[in-house]
Amino acid sequence: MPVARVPQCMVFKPFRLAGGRGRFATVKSLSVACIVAVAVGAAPPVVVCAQGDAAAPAVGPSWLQVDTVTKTVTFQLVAGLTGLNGALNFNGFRDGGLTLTVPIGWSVVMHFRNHDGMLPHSAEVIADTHPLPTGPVAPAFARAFTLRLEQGLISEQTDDLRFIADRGGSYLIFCGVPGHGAAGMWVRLEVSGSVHRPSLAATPAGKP
Ligand SMILES: [Cu+2]
Repeated sequence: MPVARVPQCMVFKPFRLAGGRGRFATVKSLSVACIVAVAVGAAPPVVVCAQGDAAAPAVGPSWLQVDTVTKTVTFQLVAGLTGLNGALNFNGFRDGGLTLTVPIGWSVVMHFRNHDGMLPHSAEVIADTHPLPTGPVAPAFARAFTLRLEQGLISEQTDDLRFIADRGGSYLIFCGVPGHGAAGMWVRLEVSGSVHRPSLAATPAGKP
């Protein structure tokens, strides 16, 4: 029996029909059970992951490029890469479950792409604050935000964030579309004076 490898909870996408809170509730309820049904033939396999929202996906080896000569780190930042959290995720991570660490003083380029076929998304680097903002706020670094922060960029649109990480501290990479960030669409940026090389790692998810 052919069993295709399905990215985590990608199958939630077809269920994302209703908007807002109702859609989120649907995803949560579906993730309670673990149902694996493999259809033989033309139909794609359907996999509903147990604890789909909690299982950490792998960090992609191509997401980070490091140029030690120019001290530039380039990060492929993908909104809605998977169906996790109703696609309210970056690179398949939510609620700070992914952390980009950058040495202080380095140049940061984030190539933003919206992979979500349904909802617009945006991204900005903001201060690590709580409660989380309900919409766009002032970015923590100049040019550390995408176009159309509030409206979001539609499916497969791209934009770059380019800034110099000239102040150490903890920051959030946050979707500015109202409600998205507060619903978990954020990951972390650490600007550190004690590391010499950028890194990207899965980190414990939780409220800032
Ligand atoms: Cu969003």
